[in-house]
Amino acid sequence: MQGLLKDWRRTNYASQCNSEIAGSEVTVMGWVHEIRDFGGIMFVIIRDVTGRVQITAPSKKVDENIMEELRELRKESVVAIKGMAQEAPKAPNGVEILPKEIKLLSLANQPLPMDPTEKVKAGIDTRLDSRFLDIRKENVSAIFKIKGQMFHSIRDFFYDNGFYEINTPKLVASATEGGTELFPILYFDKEAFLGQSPQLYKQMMMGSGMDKVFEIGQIFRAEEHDTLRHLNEAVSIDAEASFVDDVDMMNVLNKMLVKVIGDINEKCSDELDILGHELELPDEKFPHVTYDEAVDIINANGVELPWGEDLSREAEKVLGEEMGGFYFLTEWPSAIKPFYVMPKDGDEKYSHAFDLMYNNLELSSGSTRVHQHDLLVKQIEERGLNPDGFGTYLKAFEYGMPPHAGWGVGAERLTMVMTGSENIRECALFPRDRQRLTP
Ligand code: AMO
Repeated sequence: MQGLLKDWRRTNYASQCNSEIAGSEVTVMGWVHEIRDFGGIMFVIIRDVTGRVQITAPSKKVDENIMEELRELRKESVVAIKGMAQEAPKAPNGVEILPKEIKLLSLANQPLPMDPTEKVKAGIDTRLDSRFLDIRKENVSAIFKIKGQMFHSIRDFFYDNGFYEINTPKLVASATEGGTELFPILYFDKEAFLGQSPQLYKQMMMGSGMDKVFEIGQIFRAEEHDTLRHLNEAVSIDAEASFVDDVDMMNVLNKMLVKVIGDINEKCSDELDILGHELELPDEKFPHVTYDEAVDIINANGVELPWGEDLSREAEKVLGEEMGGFYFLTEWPSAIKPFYVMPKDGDEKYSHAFDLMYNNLELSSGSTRVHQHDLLVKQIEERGLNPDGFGTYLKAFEYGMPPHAGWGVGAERLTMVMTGSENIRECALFPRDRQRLTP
């Protein structure tokens, strides 16, 4: 009963079925979105990646065996339909197809675990349990179409600006940032970990002479958080460049985001419409606020933040309220930043570290790095870590390491901003969080 494709090929996507093709024979392929049977006439809506097209079957004009095949269709089955396109002002795109031949390619069991037409709304867990069905909804696939364009624009930006794309190992022998948020794994008979950041590798690449590199890859963090902005597996967009500092790299990030937003506005206007999201092109230069200024703003707004502490969620919220949009948070206290961050010359209490924020959401961290071997060892020790655990990394600082700087952006967090999503899980195809390891 379920057919093979054989020599059938799609001639037109749904979005290509418009009044211009009236009078020609077409083959459409996709999922049965809706079936309406009025006895004397049947309407079947077919959905594909581009949209929907209406199949109209009046019993007076269509063979009885075709009517019978249409009646046997079930929602969300995959079909191919050959037919004649004709103008129909009331149908989507002003065209309908009179079926001549139908091929059922895959029959969908009923009842469906969730309804992709959203007549019955499902909660996030039900949706994620049947994510392939969930993504059939245009407001869900729109998020991933925008995320794809985001990566495309980011890659274009890096290639246009002389960055080399790299891939670094995700199976690692020791901690990157010195934190405890690592997933241990068994690597043959040894303990190893899933990489929490390409940090040490992108820095070692600066010692390789490749000057400017970027990586888009998975990071794994065993954080126990259960929030709307944390995942245990995320994608990080990392950049590192030599002979530059934190200010140069903030400018790179700023320029990249202005390009990405411009591109998404231009190329994903349909998806933004579907999401009802307006993506404002930011000013060419994002505002900068120092950590000290931020502490003053936060305290003045009634949230207590002692100097030298990381921002609490409440602190981020009041600061976001005050600043709005994209802004850099600069000159962080050295003590709360990782060992690889360069302290300020002559004022070591402060560092050359920055965060990029959007409202109250942290999108990126970056800094000028320490490129002097002995200072790096000292900073590792000051944070209670053992330099012996960093042997292969430190080696790269002994034989010619240029001054360098870089940053990492969380791709799912950036997608939240680009799509107006409130929950980071909406921005990962198959999210991994505290509760979820499948599908
Ligand atoms: P950091 O740890 O701040 O910095 O991470 C950089 C950015 O990655 C994203 N991110 C996450 N997104 C979702 N879920 C998580 N659990 C998660 N953790 C991090 C955030 C964050 O701003 N090595 C440095 C970067 C650098 O200095 O180059 C680092 O990893 O958007």
